[in-house]
Order: sequence, then C-alpha cells, then structure tokens
Amino acid sequence: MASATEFETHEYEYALDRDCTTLSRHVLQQLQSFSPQAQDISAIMNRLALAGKLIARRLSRAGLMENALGFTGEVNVQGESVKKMDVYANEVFISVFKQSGLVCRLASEEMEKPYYIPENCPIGRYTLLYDPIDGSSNVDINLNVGSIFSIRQQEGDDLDREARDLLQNGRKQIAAGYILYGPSTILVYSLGQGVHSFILDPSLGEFILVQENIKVPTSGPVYSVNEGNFWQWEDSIRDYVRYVHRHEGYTARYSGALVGDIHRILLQGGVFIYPGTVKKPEGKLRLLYETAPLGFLIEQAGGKASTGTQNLLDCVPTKLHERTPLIIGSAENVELVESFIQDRAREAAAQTP
Ligand code: AHM
Ligand code: MG
Repeated sequence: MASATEFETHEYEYALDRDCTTLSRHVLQQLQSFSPQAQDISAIMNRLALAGKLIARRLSRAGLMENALGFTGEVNVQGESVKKMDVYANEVFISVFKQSGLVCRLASEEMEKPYYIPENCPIGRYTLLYDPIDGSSNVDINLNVGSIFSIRQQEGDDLDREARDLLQNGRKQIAAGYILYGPSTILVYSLGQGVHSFILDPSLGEFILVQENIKVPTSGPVYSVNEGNFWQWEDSIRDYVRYVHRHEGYTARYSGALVGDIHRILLQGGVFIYPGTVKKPEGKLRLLYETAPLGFLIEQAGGKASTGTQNLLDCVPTKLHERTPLIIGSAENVELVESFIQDRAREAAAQTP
C-alpha cells in the first residue's frame, strides 16, 4: 500500500503535470510535430486564448466600467442592434492578430466584409472566422456568453478581395472551437482529432487542460429551443416539440446563448434546435462562424449536426453571412428531430399531384 507521503507526492506530480498542459503545448502534442504549420496553428490558438482572456476580463468588470454595457445605437450587417461589448470583442480579435504574421483575413458577424491584414497576407495563409460575442442579449444581465471561432486555410490569392474560397463546406475547417464565459472561462477546441476543453486559471493566466477526447452521450434528456417561436415554425418542428411534451424523460434548457447551451449538451447529451420559420426557412444562425464550427466540434465528439435535411458540414454557403437552421447534439436526439422533418416531407410529397 502506498504511504501517505507517496500518495501526496503522486497527487502533487499529477497536479503539476496537469497544470503544465497548457493550450499551446496541447496543440503541438495533438499535431505531433514542430513543423512550421504546427507552430502556426499553435500560435493561432495561443492568440485566440489571449482574445478570450481579454474579453473575459472586460466581461467580469463590465458593470463597474463606463461604456462597457448597453447598445451603441448602430445596426450591424445582420440588421441587429450592436452592443458595446460586440464592438469591443470584435476589435479584440483584430488586435490580437495584427502583426502576428499568422492570419491574413478575419471575417465576423460584426463586419460586412472580411478584414484584411495586408502585412500578414504574404505569409499568413489562414483566415479566422468568428462570432466575437455569441448570445449578446445576455451581456447586460451578467449571464453566460461565448465566442465562436473557426480557422480555414486561404486558397488562392484572393486578389479581388471577394473571399470566394471561404464559400466551401464545413469539412474545410482546420480547427474550430468556442470560449464560454461563465462562472469560469472555458475554451473548447478541435483540430479534427477529438474535442478538448481547458479552463482559464486566472492565477496563472493560462488555459489548463481539463478534459481530452470529450464524447457527447448518444442520447440525453435536454431539448434546447426557443419555444416562443412555436407559432411561426413549420409543422415538423411543432410535431417534435409536442412529442417531447407528451413523453417522459425530457427536460427543457435554453439560455439564449448558443455556446452555453451547446456546452451543456456536449457534456450531458440532448439536442439544440434553432429551426427556420415559415417566413424565414434559413433560420437565424450563421453558417460560417456559428453553426459550422459547432457542427465540426460536435461531430468530432461523436454527435450529429444537421440542417434538418442535410448534414450541416456538407452545407456550402453562397455568401459570407449565410444562415442555416441548426439541429445539433446527441446522435439519437438529432435523428429523432430529423424523423419528424422526414415524415412531414413524405406527407407533402404524397399530396403533390
Ligand atoms: P447573436 O450572436 O447575435 O447573439 O445571436 C445568436 C444567438 C444564439 O447565441 C442564441 O442561441 C440565439 O441567438 C438566441 O436567439 P433567440 O433570442 O431568437 O432565441
Ligand atoms: Mg452569434
């Protein structure tokens, strides 16, 4: 039997090893290489972590600061009122990637066109797509929000600055992830080799590994959807929601911030749905910097992401800010929602003369 001292030594070594598994070290371990490309991806992840720390810092003090909360009075390219925190967080990402030599273009929810960093472009062949503050309606009430990111390789020279090479499916992502600003700040990422999570240790100023190769349960009790939209949904989604209302074993959870809702599902199982409506079949969420990165993560964790009629990662956008419906989470829960959509589609086809 191990003596108390041996036990303590093991515990101590374990804690030290764990504390030394920082995000950048983990990225290099994942890529099993110190090649220039691996160094670049590790450096990009490190910069994303810095953006996360800056945003977390501002969020934690926002209520005590002038000009941190509330609206700017502007409306963004999506037609949504812009919050001061959206602007701050958008600029944080730009600022951390300036003069990094890593990223040539950044595209975000808050900018109509990609932002180019010309001095990086000759060498920085990557594009960062991001939603700086996801769930911004939660900011002013001190509830969880997130940032979503995706990294793609730039293809071609993009001399006309139209960024057409971004209009490709979600499998083209090199890396994707999110930062969740909750009671602690958590970063979850995938390089296409599993999903891993890190917690920001404020005393070290580092994201430390907490869980490797996270697997989403094959089914779970949670359904996460804004039921206030029931009146404007297609019948198939109403059918599904009526089904869960009438069967034991389901529970509703909806925070108003996608990242938090997805994080719950990643760890505990269930399904998140943001469907289209009769008037807006494309739904609300944007493909390139919201649904595709989350789809990439959840697939890597063994779950499923769908538009209802197509695997989400097969979706090819026709424009930068394209929207898609989203059904994402545990494989069995997603398939159940899809089955209601297929039933209604079959019914409609049978009625077509
Ligand atoms: P945002 O990025 O502008 O905040 O919008 C995305 C958010 C998601 O985080 C969340 O799931 C959804 O919009 C909430 O929308 P609604 O208020 O319509 O339920
Ligand atoms: Mg968003």
